[in-house]
Amino acid sequence: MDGKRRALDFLEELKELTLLDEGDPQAFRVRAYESAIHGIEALTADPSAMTATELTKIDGIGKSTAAKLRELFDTGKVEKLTELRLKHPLSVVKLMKVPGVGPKMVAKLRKEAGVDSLDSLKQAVAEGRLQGIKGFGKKTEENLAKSLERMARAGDESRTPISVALPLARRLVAELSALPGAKAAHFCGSLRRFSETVGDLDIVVVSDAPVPIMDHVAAMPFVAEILAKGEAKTSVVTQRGLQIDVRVVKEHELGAALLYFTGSKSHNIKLRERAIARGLTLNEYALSEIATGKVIASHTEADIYAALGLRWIHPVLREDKGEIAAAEAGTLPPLLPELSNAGDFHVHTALSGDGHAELDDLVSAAEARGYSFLAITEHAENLSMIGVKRAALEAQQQDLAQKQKTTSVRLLFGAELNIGKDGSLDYDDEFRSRFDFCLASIHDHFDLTREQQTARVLRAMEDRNIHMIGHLTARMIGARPPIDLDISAVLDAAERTGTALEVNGGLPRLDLTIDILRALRGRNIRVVLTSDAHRTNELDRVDNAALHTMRAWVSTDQVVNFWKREEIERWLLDKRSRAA
Ligand code: DGT
Ligand code: CA
Ligand code: CA
Ligand code: ZN
Repeated sequence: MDGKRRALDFLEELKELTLLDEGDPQAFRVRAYESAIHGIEALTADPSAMTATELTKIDGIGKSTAAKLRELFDTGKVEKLTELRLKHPLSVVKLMKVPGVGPKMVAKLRKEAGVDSLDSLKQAVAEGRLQGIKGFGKKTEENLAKSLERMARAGDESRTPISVALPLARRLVAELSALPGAKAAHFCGSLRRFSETVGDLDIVVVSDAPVPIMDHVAAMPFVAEILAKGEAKTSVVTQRGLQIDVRVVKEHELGAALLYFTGSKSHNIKLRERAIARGLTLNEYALSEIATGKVIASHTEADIYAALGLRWIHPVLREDKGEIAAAEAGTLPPLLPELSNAGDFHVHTALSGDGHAELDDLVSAAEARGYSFLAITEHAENLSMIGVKRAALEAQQQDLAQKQKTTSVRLLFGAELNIGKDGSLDYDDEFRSRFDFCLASIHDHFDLTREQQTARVLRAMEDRNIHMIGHLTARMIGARPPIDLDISAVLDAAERTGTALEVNGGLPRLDLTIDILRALRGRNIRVVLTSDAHRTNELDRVDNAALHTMRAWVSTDQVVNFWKREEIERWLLDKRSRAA
């Protein structure tokens, strides 16, 4: 298990630094490390126990990556990575967190303006020094100034996107809970509340013997710095600059510890006030009587909430946005991640240039998840390099018809169309009408004005074949800001045209944003949770979409995934009949 985590940490850092080095996400080496990461993720055996030859048999791992992994396991470091770390120090890596700054721009900023940190970037922008650089207009500099200002305001500079934090936390929790003497491990904090970015990781381990656990934490290979090391709490910083706080608690304290360290701080404060009003005191160990010190509840979160006269509140709701009053009144929103889900409406097979899933595997996985519907939605032809031509789609339609005979999951022949700069779509109306299901998404021209962006989205929504708009804002958390849109015009159009809006469960996206989800609540607008899976094991990303949607208190009536089969059938036909 440890070998797997070490391999993944190593490969992820190597991929990030190689991206900086090559300046191109599509570079061969960047994609090779990406494939290697997926290969290791799917592995059940411990890679550190494998020979180089065995490692090359893993899907996605070539000779050179296998050699590097052996070097890592044998010597504890890899020369190539050391070299890259020297060439691209952390201060440079952090430049990539600025929305609008990619690896190419970092290279240019370093070369042409000597910018090698956020501070020197701020200075260069303030002094107007970037405008002279080739390819840098006044507009680019203004956008950078805006991004920097927004980051400073949101305190986002040192925050880590959920797409990085969640996989790391899951691996850590698996590793720590498997240690001798550990009974369980959980991540808490903002990550458990499913925040889009986290300041640090908070991990609670249950054990009666904290010392060996804390020793293990401090000795983890990716630890760059130990901030504090004690029996109750140890804090370390990783090579990539992420702080991890680990606490060891006793089993009977677990509920109180989870509650306390999950937060949010303002949720905790409200709970504590409620306790005090009842003559009780709440801390990270227990809920107790003030007068006698007698412990009232501590084992589970539900015990503590119950003792305070409340139903258990899902972590994603603990933001002090009315959840305590709702828990008292019994009006909390539905637990979306725990409800059954009728299907997935955005999935790619290997036919899409960036897809890796086989249809048979996807259908088996959909059956296992109890789906009624599975929409296969390949990239359409206008997406350069990876879009699919008509003839290949016609063949897929036949394949789906064949496959349909062997499964009770209703297979929808679909497509993910591209919204062009002017709102035009792929293929033609006749060809588009052959699909059972179409979504349309923005994949380029992220810098248009609000008027232009809104107009192109609205035009796509007016098309009779478009059931849903995919990842509406096109943001990438921590990497690309949302496009500029007139949200109220988009929501009006969604209502008027009956076009649903996707909630994309890919962690870098989580798009719609929370603000948009809040704004559409209670209106006659449907949202659809999707995985946007490009691999079979990514179907579970629909659960991310559910957690994210629940954070915005959206009710099931508006979420197509929780509708009955007949209602979904009717919805699929509705758009075309409206327009006809
Ligand atoms: P982050 O790390 O900035 O993304 O946000 P959190 O919520 O994970 O904050 P963090 O790591 O500082 O603390 C974890 C939890 O511990 C926090 O959500 C609530 C609890 N906590 C921390 N400090 C305080 C405090 O001063 N009072 C109370 N009531 N709770 C606290
Ligand atoms: Ca935290
Ligand atoms: Ca913390
Ligand atoms: Zn897609």
